[in-house]
Amino acid sequence: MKAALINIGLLASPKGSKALGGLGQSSVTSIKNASVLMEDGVITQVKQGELTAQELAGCEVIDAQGRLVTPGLVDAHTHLVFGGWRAHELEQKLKGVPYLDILKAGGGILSTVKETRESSQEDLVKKAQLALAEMLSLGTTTCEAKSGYGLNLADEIKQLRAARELNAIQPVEVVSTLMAAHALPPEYQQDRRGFLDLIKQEILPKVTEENLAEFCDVFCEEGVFTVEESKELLLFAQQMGLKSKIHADEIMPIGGSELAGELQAVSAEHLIAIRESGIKALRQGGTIACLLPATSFYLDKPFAPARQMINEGVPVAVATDFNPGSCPSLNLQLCMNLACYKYKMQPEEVLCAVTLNAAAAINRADRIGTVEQGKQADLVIWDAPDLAQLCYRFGSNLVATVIKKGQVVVNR
Ligand code: IZC
Ligand code: ZN
Repeated sequence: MKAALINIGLLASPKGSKALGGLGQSSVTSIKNASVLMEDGVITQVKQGELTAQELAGCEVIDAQGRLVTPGLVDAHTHLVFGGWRAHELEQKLKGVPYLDILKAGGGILSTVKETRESSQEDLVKKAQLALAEMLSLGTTTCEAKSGYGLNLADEIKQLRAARELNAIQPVEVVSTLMAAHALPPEYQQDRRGFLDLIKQEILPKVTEENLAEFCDVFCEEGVFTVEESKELLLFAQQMGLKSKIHADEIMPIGGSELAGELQAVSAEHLIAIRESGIKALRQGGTIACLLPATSFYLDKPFAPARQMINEGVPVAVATDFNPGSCPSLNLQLCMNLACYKYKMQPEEVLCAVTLNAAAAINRADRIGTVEQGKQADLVIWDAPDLAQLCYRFGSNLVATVIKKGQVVVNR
């Protein structure tokens, strides 16, 4: 299967197979009047100018009509698979009840745990499939998906199996993370030790046996899991072959980002309340800062100090955090807008944050995240002439066409 993407007005992409920090984060390659050749789902040539008749022979031709083309977007942080929603908590939220207080009262994450436990794997697949179709139509071609709404062996496995099933039935690649340490389940409220042991002795072995996740994540937060508990679990998971991610400094800076650096976690998430010592640790640990601006927006919280992290050389990724509690949006374009307006990131930095750096945050930078020869042919044609327009218009879906593994999967 050969395809040619022609008449690209502007091709904008970061370069390489590693996360880019500091000044590197803004080093986007821009080619005017470009063409891209693809074969069997892989980019075989990126060229300035038109393709020759010989190069076009046997190709399905896709015409970009002079518009902007970028790599497919990568959403490196979602809680994709869940039962129900939490619209019933909106009223409380609007009255000012804090996120963690809703959780303490048995709502929040635990409300979604109840609905996820009550859902069959088939129900979960159907619901998440709708979300993935919407994500794809918004330009997301790969996403990460965390468990963490089962909180027992059977239901964590059910969530992860649902994520695996989704890979087989629709185009968006789903990369799984085990996040059993998302909250203490109702039946272990008085037995923290028991729950940690359940994760170590039963859930992790089953997950690795079935190869159901590549990462292990922990909600390291005041009133949820401590730094010591997070460290114990993540080190154990590392020994079982799972790379580390940490929800750190979302609400209180209790040392989560310092731990992420110490464990050389692949990424640390949220970082709204990160301290100087946390930023240093991330840089030293080679950890990517995965920032979630739509969560700050929805929770009406401050925005993470992205500029400071970039200035100090930490590679920044931007993701949605799609989940029913703190970010009921899966629109990564909106996150790009917010990254500009609220983090004060420039459009080139934002592009890198949702493509190459996001790919690196899910250990896929060797395969996706840039438009270069040898990379997977995941591309978006935008109804925009350049990155500035893409980052400046908000509230509209600017996707014109999405190409996944060399095939047109969305045409609007
Ligand atoms: O369901 O509330 N922050 N976990 C940590 C979440 C948000 C998801 C949720
Ligand atoms: Zn999250």
